[in-house]
Amino acid sequence: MKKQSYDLVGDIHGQALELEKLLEKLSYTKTDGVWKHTECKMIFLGDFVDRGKYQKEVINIVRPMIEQGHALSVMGNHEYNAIAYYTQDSDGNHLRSHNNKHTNQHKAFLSAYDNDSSEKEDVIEWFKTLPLWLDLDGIRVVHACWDFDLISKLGSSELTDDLLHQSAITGTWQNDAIETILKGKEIPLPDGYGFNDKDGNPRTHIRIKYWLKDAVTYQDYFMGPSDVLNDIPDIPVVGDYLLEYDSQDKPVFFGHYWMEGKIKPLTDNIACLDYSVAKPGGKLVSYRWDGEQRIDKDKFVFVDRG
Ligand SMILES: [Mn+2]
Repeated sequence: MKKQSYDLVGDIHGQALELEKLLEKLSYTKTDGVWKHTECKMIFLGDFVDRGKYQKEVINIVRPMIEQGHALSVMGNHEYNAIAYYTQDSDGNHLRSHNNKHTNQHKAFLSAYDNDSSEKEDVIEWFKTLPLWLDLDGIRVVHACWDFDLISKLGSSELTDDLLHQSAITGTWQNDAIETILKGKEIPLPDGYGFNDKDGNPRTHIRIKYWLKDAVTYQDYFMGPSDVLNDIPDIPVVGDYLLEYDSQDKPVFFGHYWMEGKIKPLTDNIACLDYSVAKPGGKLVSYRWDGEQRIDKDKFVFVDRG
């Protein structure tokens, strides 16, 4: 039987106008307020909110599509952060503290929703229904990192209340699982090494290009701004941190990584669709998948940020 075709769409971050342009470009039509396609379903890779001007407008496009069966989605770290920002533990502390850094990251969403608490509560409850990953017939989808061990340890892709509360506690395996799956794989630098990130915060871990097969050193694996590359040791990675994603495994799609430059797959069966539409010069990128094992460089479709 022919597999279901999907249009996978990268991180939107409040850029509703680009999303509508992309829907039109992919021949979706709006009927009774809902965008749909006769043969395809859409799969969103998460991060609907924060940054852009049109927070509610994005939710009002994607939510009816998902609720009426025209789209699927995974949860992004920004939806997870929003849930944790609004949820309190048994002592009344927010799971994600309301410090300046967190509040600042979240201000576009806050200003869109904070004058209507029932509407905000409703959208936060809806965020909780988004799965942490999708393992479908012929294809896999996750916001940042497909880690077989952590996914099998979690078992269910649902963000239950228990998982939400456990994952908010630093040092738990649930915290590691959510951080890795939604925010990317990180590895510790050897003792004595570190660097300052763009906000001046000292870092002793680096986010890695976990899909690389033949890279050797910390610099090779480093996923981050090139201006700190000189602070990353160019010595072989010590320890067993790297993930295997075999070329025979189903194609996996993720967002999250603020890619720039030419749109292309990372390997034959791995592609990132986040091309930084939230930044000037960025693009909103999609991929039309029709059952193929090998990701085709000619099947990406994008719109430029307006
Ligand atoms: Mn993200």
